[in-house]
Amino acid sequence: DDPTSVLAGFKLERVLDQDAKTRSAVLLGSFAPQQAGGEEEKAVVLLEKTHFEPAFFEHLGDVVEGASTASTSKSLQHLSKLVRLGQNDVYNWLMAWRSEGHTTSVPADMKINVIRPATPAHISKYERQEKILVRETPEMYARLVRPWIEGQPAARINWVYNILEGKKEKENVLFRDEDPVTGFVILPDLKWDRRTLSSLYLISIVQDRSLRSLRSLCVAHIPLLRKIQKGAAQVAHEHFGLGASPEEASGKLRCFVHYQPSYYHLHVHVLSVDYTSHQGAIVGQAHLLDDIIDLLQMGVKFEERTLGYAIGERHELVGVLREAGILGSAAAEGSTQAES
Ligand code: M7G
Repeated sequence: DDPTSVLAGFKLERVLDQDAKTRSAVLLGSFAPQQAGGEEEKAVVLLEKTHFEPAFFEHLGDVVEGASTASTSKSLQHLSKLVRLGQNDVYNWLMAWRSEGHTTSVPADMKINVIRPATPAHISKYERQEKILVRETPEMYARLVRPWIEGQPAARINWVYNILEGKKEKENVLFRDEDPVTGFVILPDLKWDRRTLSSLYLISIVQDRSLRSLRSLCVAHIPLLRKIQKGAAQVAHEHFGLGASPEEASGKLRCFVHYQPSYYHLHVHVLSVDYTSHQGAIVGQAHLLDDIIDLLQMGVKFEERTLGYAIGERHELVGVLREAGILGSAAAEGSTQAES
């Protein structure tokens, strides 16, 4: 029973589906008839890139710790070639190939992000943890959240200023509008491999440093947000071939703002509308740019709204809210959610 026989003679007809996030694809194909005059056999093949095995992490440990050249090269059989996509402040992002002799024309095996040195805030952002749904009233924002945002170390958004000032990622900036009030830049997000159109991910960062988050927005910012919308469609069309025109490209983009974001300098996430598996695009964090503009047109000030969001148990802000007696214990909060 040769396992290769199950695929022998498979002829690809078309790709039924693929997902950049889950690294999976579904193929439709066929096999020639078993006997002359018989019917062609259709086949659906589901492909899934395999999970990281424990042995993989052991190996990678050698790479990190290996001081001698010998142990490094032995471990590097997993990651034989690295190409840097970008570097900004403490963030590095690279593409990696596992076996020797690959050229960059072969798709990379992995994308690697390295944050060093990582702060406790980075560590708690990435560590798996339970979430809490917070309903932040305008009063909570004014009294607790806003002072917390304003008290954040400026270094956390060094990477943003590096981009705005042209010190880093200069060659990656695809759109630049220097107007201090309605200006912004657009560039690829570090999460994107810059190849896969179905997981297209750009980021637009505003010039106005007084805009910290969604909470900073009022009717005066409509021109800025509209310009970002238009600029994003133009970049996606002209640089990445999305849609037959910029107008068509605008219907292929999902633009949103996070609340709470990780970085408190206003920015808009610009994703392919087909990128449906991205966790950062879910309700309870992502606010559609079209909806924001519509609310602003109705005269809404975001600092006056109650905003709900899901946030990790270990997020610094959760500590601030707990200390003020706003959130109950983790267990009590959990039961409230279960009842509602
Ligand atoms: P966010 O909503 O503040 O936080 O978005 P999130 O990371 O929880 O979504 C910040 C966005 O900026 C994210 O999509 C990041 O991937 C992206 N990003 C973060 N850094 C540090 C960089 C960077 O240095 N360069 C670029 N190009 N994008 C970044």
